Amino acid sequence: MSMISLIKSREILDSRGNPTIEVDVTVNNHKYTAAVPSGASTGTHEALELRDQNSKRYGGKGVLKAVNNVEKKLAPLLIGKVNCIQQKKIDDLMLKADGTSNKSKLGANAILGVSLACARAGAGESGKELYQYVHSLLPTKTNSKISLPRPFFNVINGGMHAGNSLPFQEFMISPQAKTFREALRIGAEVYHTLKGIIAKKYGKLATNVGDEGGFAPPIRTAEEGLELLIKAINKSGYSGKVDIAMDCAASEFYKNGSYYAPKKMTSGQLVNYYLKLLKKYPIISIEDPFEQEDFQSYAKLRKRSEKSGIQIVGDDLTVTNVDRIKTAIQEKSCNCLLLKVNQIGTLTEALQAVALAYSAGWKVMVSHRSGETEDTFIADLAVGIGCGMIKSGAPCRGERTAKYNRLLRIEEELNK
Ligand code: 2PG
Ligand code: MG
Repeated sequence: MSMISLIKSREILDSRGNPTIEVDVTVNNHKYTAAVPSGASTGTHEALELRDQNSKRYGGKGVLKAVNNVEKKLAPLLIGKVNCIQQKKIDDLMLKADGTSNKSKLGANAILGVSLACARAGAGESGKELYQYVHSLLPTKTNSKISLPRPFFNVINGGMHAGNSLPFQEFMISPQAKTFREALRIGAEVYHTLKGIIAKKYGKLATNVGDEGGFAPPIRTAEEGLELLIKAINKSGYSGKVDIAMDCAASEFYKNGSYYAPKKMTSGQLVNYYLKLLKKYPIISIEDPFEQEDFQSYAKLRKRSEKSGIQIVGDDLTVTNVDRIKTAIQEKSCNCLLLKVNQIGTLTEALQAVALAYSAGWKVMVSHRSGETEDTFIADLAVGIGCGMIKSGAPCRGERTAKYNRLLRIEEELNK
């Protein structure tokens, strides 16, 4: 039997130097650990990240209440009562104990830490790699296969992730390559070429990196960012072999009915602006092009860009939440789900979101958060659900490369 015998939790630091929660689950004297990430441009409808609000510690951002909830409220539900391979039962018990729609009683961070550590325990105790175990938890009708994802490297940072005045949050490059290893090499080469181009044009100071490891040059428009990418791709010798993706995170530059991108625009004008960008640049994917309640504008862009086969990705719009995804399916707002486990708070619910997206013919892209840890869970998640896409920031900064390096190891293993 693989009964959970101990659950412990602690406050650790994330990549921005803010506290976050880590959980250890012990089964048969083996300890399995998971850590929880944290966003900056968080969607209003995300599950609640419980913070202490005690201004005397970490400026109110401490997570000792969440730690306490893990050890005093969640641990007693599970210790000696469930087998670690019963992921759904574990998550259901925690959901029931919380009893709220957004996990505001116990905290989505507390619940997710336990959920992910239990999944690691389930994998370890059943002698499986984590990606194999995640795959076994997916409903069989999803028909997906274990596979390496294509990486999307965020190499220019703006919005809430950088100190520049660029309203758009992420400019990503995605190499077309036969293997993950090759995609990573191409991504890193273009990244370094881009660094040289930025240093020459804006000075060395402009090569300091933002929260996700991308550069944050003093630019203000999407065109300036896209031109820099094109130059870097061409100069590295990969013209036509590297695609571009954007995460606009448009809720962050939306105010009182208008978008500031940086020019003031209506949603209709913004649709036309995106269509213009799509014509001019090799963009294959646009995430959160409008604010998080505007399902209709997403649908307009999706329809008008249909022929180009472009991917419209819901993040703040859908928040890995089955109800929000159902609305987006009905409204035809997107054709791809951004999957972030901490937006919803349990692995089981995240996998339900994947199954729903797949059943609607959507694609899925697994995503990190801007505040990350060394935990590489999402690398295995992307392989296990076989979604084919991951974004984990630039090929730079340990908390980002940890995921990419884990994918290298998985690729090696799968090719044995
Ligand atoms: C996003 C994410 C990750 P954050 O918007 O997609 O890149 O940012 O974690 O700040 O929400
Ligand atoms: Mg996003």
